[in-house]
Amino acid sequence: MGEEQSKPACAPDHAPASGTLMEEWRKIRWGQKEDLQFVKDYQPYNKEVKELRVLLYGPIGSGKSSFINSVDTVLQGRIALRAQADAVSAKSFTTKHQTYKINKEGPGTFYPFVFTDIMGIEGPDKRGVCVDDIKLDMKGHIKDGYMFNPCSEISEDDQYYNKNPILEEKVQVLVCIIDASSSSILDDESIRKMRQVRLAARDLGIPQLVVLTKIDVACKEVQSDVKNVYKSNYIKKMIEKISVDLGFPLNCIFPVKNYASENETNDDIDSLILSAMKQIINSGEDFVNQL
Ligand SMILES: Nc1nc2c(ncn2[C@@H]2O[C@H](COP(=O)(O)OP(=O)(O)O)[C@@H](O)[C@H]2O)c(=O)[nH]1
Ligand SMILES: [Mg+2]
Repeated sequence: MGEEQSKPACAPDHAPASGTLMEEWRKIRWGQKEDLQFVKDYQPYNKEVKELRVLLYGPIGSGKSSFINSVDTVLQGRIALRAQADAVSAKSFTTKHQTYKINKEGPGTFYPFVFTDIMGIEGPDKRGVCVDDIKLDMKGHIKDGYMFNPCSEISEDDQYYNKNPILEEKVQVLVCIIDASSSSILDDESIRKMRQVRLAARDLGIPQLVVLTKIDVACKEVQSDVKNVYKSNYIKKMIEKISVDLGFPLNCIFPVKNYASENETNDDIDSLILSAMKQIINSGEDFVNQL
């Protein structure tokens, strides 16, 4: 393979890159229903845990809320719009610590995994969540409803501070959401913050993976057919760069296209979301069973 560029060779913010297609570099079975069934049937083996807690973090506008909606959409089989996605991401829309459950069959029944959406990580101007809050969140110390303050971490006497979190209140899977379409991918300050979060999670033994969103915006070939994702040289290079910048193994990075403007679901979009979800569940399950 030739000399790698530090940044993938494409990428104006708004025009998708037209990259070359190559032989499939990761295999996936498109449109199959096994992963959907797996996610639908999942129950934690460890009876101490009613639900897996998945914490989503990443830059503002990277698609955290949209990912929650997308999972909801895939499981319901129709477009869901609950976690409010923000079309104008000038500043983080989500400033509150909020946990989302996903309805199963009838009202009042939920899937045994929940997503916590937090304020975005932001670069040097300090508008985003502070890393110390994410660390406390991973340990279960932040309750739902807490309004993040970009300048300071939660104090122990805050009404939203949970002094004695039980296992279920702790984070079991950390998912870093990154936007594939922004030209610089990540600024240095975000990389620094995200590495800190990653190291803190590693010290706690929490499994982590990356969901790479907006692959349709990033790459023309993917925009025309999402099935080109694992043939796209551009997406491959980007995943390699994220792996180097943030220290994630390649097989922990999952490209997805979120449901953003669609009116109907699509099996291929579903397949990518489900393959990320299956890995999220499997790693969370391993984590709670090894405790
Ligand atoms: N085309 C496209 N748009 C996306 C995708 N994911 C998110 N978006 C859009 O990006 C914007 C920001 O997403 P949002 O979920 O609010 O980001 P958050 O700040 O991380 O929660 C919204 O307008 C979404 O509709 C994607 O995979 N493809
Ligand atoms: Mg959001």
